[in-house]
Amino acid sequence: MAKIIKTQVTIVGAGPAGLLLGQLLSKAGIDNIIIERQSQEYVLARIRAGVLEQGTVNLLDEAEVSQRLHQEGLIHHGFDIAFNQHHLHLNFKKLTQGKHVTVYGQTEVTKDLTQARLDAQLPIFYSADDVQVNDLLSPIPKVNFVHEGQSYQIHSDFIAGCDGYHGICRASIPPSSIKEFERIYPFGWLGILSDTPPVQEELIYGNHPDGFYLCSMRSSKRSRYYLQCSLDDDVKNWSDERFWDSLQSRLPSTLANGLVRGPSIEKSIAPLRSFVAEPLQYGKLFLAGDAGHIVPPTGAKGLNLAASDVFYLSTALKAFYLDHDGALVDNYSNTALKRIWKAERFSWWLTNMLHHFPDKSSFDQRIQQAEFEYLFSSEQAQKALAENYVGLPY
Ligand code: RFL
Ligand code: PHB
Repeated sequence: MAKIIKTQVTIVGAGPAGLLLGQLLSKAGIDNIIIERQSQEYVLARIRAGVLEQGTVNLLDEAEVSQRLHQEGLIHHGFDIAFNQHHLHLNFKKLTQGKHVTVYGQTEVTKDLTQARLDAQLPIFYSADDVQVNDLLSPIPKVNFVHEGQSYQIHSDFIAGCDGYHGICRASIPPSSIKEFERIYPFGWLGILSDTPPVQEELIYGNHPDGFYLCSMRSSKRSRYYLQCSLDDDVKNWSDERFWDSLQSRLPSTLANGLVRGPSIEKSIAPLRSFVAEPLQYGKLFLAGDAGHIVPPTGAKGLNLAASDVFYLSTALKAFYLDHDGALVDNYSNTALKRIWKAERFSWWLTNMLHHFPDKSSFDQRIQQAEFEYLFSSEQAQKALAENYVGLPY
């Protein structure tokens, strides 16, 4: 027999979207339960994003989980963009009237949110098996799962599908009620983490004839680097030495000599994809974060979009429960999608500009070169890039 539990909002997924939503709802007195398929250790070990927009930081402030972020996060007022041997410094301060981004790992954001939930003793089921969402069109949708051998059924007013791209929430919407838009890129990113000082204080995004590279970091002592690789590549093909040699050969010569090598402490390959599902709601189920959309990581938008979805969804649920106004809930998908598509456009554009496309024609190559020449020579073009990178308004 399944144990029945009642709450107001059931959240599927304990990634940044689910945890942040849970925290903001709890702060507003709205009961919620989180169900996560993986163990807590697994969730906390994932290495992903690194760049936070100010809107994301503001939400983490509101959720009261930002103390460590303000102590340890690095404020960045710009980055470098390189094309072969040429590089341009984009100064956000000048181009966006004083805005900046914060470099603080998604792993740390997830740790801070998890700790806050555990400290407040709010309900969260890790290692949940056979998670299913049912009765989505009824007034009381259900979430079924098995935890430590016991079957559970949660009855709530709403289900928030925060279970990422491979989750079950989007997959539970009948195909006739959802439309999917997708672009798959013909390459991946090979990333390494190493306890070495970053090659410079700010990020470098570069396009080299051998492919894209990105120099990022987690602190003044820990670097995060990425190289474009082929989709069928394997981390086993990449010794640390091969990685450092390839990165060094792609960097402009003025920076290459400053690269500090060291053993990698993580190495992984991620495919690149653009994806949007419309609408982001079906009956009482609402999708937020990677469950509803994916961007290639080039624009650093994935986690930030998850945060803006959570902003719209938590605001709508607060209006529903606290002001008895359901209009924002009904409009959640339309509102969130407007910002999502702009971030999709930006991430797609930056990906096209910075990567080597294996099937690129000579015409495409000249267009890519013209993109750089325009960007390097036009302050208006630099302003557009910087405005999108620091984050469009909510
Ligand atoms: P997540 O983080 O995937 O979390 C979803 C959670 O749901 C769980 N789950 C389930 N739980 C219960 N039942 C089921 N059936 C379930 N199925 C799945 C999963 O175990 C997981 O815990 O999605 P969320 O919360 O929407 O967060 C999205 C972000 O993680 C993602 O967009 C970013 O990491 C993307 N991203 C970046 N975003 C940025 O904003 N800035 C960056 O600098 C940035 N860099 C990156 C990135 C993603 C990368 N990879 C690995 C694709 C760099 C890389 C390399
Ligand atoms: C990262 O530090 O992991 C990172 C930074 C910027 C991106 C993507 C990833 O665009």
